[in-house]
Amino acid sequence: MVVDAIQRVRLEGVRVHDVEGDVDDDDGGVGRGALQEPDLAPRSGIPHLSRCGRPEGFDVRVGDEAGVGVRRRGQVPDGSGGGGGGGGGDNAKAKKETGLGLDATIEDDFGAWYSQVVVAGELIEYYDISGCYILRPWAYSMWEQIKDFFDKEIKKEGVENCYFPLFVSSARLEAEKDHIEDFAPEVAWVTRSGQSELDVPIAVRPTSETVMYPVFANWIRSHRDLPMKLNQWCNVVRWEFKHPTPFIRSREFLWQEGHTAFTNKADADKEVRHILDLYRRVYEELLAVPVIPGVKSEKEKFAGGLYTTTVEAFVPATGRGIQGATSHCLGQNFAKMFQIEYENKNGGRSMVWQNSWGCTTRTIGVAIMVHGDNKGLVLPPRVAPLQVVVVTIPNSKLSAEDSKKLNDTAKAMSDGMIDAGLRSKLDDRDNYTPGWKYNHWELKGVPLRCEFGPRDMEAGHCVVVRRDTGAKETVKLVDLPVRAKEMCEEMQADMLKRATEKRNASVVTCTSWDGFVEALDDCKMILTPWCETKESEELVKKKSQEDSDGGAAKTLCIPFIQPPLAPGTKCFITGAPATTWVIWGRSY
Ligand code: 87F
Repeated sequence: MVVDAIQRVRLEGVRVHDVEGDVDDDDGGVGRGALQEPDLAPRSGIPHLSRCGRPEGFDVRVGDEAGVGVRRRGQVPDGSGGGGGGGGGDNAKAKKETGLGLDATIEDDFGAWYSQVVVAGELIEYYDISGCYILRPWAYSMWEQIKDFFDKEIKKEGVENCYFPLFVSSARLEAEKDHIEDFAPEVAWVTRSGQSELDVPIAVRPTSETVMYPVFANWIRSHRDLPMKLNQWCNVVRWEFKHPTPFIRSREFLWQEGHTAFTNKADADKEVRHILDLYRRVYEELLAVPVIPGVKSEKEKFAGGLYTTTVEAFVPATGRGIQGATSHCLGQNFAKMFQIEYENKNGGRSMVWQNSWGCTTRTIGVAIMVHGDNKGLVLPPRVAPLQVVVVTIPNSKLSAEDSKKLNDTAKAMSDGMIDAGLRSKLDDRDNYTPGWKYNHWELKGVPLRCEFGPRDMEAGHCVVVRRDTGAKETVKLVDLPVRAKEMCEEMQADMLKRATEKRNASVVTCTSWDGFVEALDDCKMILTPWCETKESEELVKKKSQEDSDGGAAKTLCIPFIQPPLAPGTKCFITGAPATTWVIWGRSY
């Protein structure tokens, strides 16, 4: 019955046809097939995918047109990889020659490039429900890397994993009415099973506060039950109206949601910051994406909580900030709502202090946007499903025996790297040319390619090519496992360094309104002194909307690391005394 109900899920208050007809149905005049994302037109009319400061084109290629669908054999004699780092221009030509790759470039149409790269890189398959995407093994494996890291770290803190139901009764959801009011339009409801209307519709979880907290009230009786630290890895559904984008904004996504309870605020505060630092590490240490940790403004925080901390990333190609993950201190708000009380050490009754924290598959989208180039994905080695691919360069003049020796040696090279702890494989398919393979693995973002031909075999070495820079290095076979490992670490560090330099160059300081909109239109985030009032934030939103055609700015966060604020400094917009520095920007 449940399965049937899911299949027939209908939205209450959100009529799917209305939404898709009115908002999403414009295909930019390209006429897409049924299984293509109906509305992820990779045209840059999509504001958050428009390249900053570039004219917006409507030239489109989508979904399965994007590439690897057409695999032609033996067309490129060499394809000679190398020379990574992008620099568009001949993408269409390369695609035509190889049947692989992208025909959009980051510079000309970022939206089209992103749509193509997630499909051609075999991360995503489009689905016939708008905003829902199939995560292919290449993407899921990255999520597993993130999951493994984070899961280990939270377990060190005594967090236990659990699983709560997908469905929420309307009675429970209503319990949090005040806070979910803003979110209500995004809640999806099951109203029918088979042909019968359900007596009471049930909601699909958009987050699990209302699912979990009623039972927290039963489980937490005494101060001895605290702290209680639970986490679940699951999917949630939020029926977004804004344009969906794979990983970045989807209607169903994967995440972890942590929900913890403490006897006191100090312990809760400490955990909020510890979790936020783990999120920072996910971005910086795993994904090589720099983030700014900070606190959200009153306007931008989770309304149900006391305060919200965030790690904010930045996509230089679009000049937009993006919330990477959030760690909230809920204070005692939910404890009051759900009567989560316990007997304290003195025999009296106390309310718990709670936190919640979440990180989603958006992480993957951010990494793609920050690191990708015109040849495709560039995956940070620590999360890359495959870190090294060995490609042999056979020669028709080779004897059968030498040909076998070449292959066997290449397999031994790959196995040696696996033994050293690397994720490596030999691409020994005989129906593709080396050039085709180079393009294919570049498109998929594999960090290192190991080229191995007859002359290399004679010399006892191979040529290792870095995906991010295209730099080639001749490496002795005996040194390969150690050197490949080092090269992965070097690439990981260089990727973070480059992304950090780019991000840093994208922050400008304004101490008055002068230059604010210009900076915004120049793809920048803006650091300003601020008085922290809601009215001033509204004013900036309004003025930036009016004064530019690229959309309004909002506060991204109040960074924890603050420049000195000289006494007497005025708020850049109101002229009132400034109480902090804050970062503004357009955002996803
Ligand atoms: C959408 C629909 C209904 C966000 C929603 O950030 C409810 C909500 O409560 C909603 N979108 N939120 C806030 C979620 C807060 C919090 N939950 C646990 C997190 C992290 C994990």
